[in-house]
Amino acid sequence: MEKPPLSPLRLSIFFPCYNEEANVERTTLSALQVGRDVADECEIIIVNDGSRDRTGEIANQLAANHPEVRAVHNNPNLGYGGALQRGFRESRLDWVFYTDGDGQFDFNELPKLLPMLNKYDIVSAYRLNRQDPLLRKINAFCWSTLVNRTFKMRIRDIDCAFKIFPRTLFDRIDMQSTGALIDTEILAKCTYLDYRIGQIGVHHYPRTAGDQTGANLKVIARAFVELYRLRRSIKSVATNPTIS
Ligand SMILES: Nc1nc2c(ncn2[C@@H]2O[C@H](COP(=O)(O)OP(=O)(O)OP(=O)(O)O)[C@@H](O)[C@H]2O)c(=O)[nH]1
Ligand SMILES: [Mg+2]
Repeated sequence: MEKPPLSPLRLSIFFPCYNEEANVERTTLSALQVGRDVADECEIIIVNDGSRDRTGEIANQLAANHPEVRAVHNNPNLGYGGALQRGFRESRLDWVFYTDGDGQFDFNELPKLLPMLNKYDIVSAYRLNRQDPLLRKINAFCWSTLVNRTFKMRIRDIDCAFKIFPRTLFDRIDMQSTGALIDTEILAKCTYLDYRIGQIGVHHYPRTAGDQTGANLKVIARAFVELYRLRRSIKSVATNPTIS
């Protein structure tokens, strides 16, 4: 795989926001600061996923105030996977970094992923101190074991929203998941295509504003349905030259 240059660094940063009116400004400003510090050229994309609060309005205002910032809007809400798909498709620069829009990760840890790109094609972080209730951690452990076995991967924290990819990857893979399986789908397809995936620990902080939605039953049920479909589609790749 031909890797884009790390110097000069051209970096797209995006984050999905669903009803994050209390977080979107803070997240955007910290993305902007880190983007300006580490990259020679950067763009910040706020993916407003059909929010019903003032997230979209605030995002448009931030875009009007800062030339590097762009706001894109899914209308209606397309779900977490739909929001990530939009972010990857909208990214125009060589490397694409994404994290959550709710402030649970610290953009200041982005620079430590960059040197790893000399050795790896992708970096997928894991949470050092996951700020979730015990039951959710147990569920996550079981899910991760299942998914790693299914796709013959060894990813410590598949759903950790702190990853960087070469943009060209998204010309090579087709994304189907609109729910929580999106991270698994992308990493399983990367593994199939022999991308080298580096892993490093980052900190995770409790949500300080906005509603917790990531663990409801609907989200979990949808992830199982998508897992079943993804396994079938990756199995059929052996006889199909394009990965979809
Ligand atoms: N839940 C949810 N989040 C979305 C959606 N679209 C975009 N997002 C954003 O995706 C990010 C992750 O969602 P979260 O609800 O924070 O998921 P989580 O961090 O696993 O769980 P909690 O923060 O504990 O609820 C946030 O920035 C959301 O604003 C959607 O349709 N549903
Ligand atoms: Mg969150």
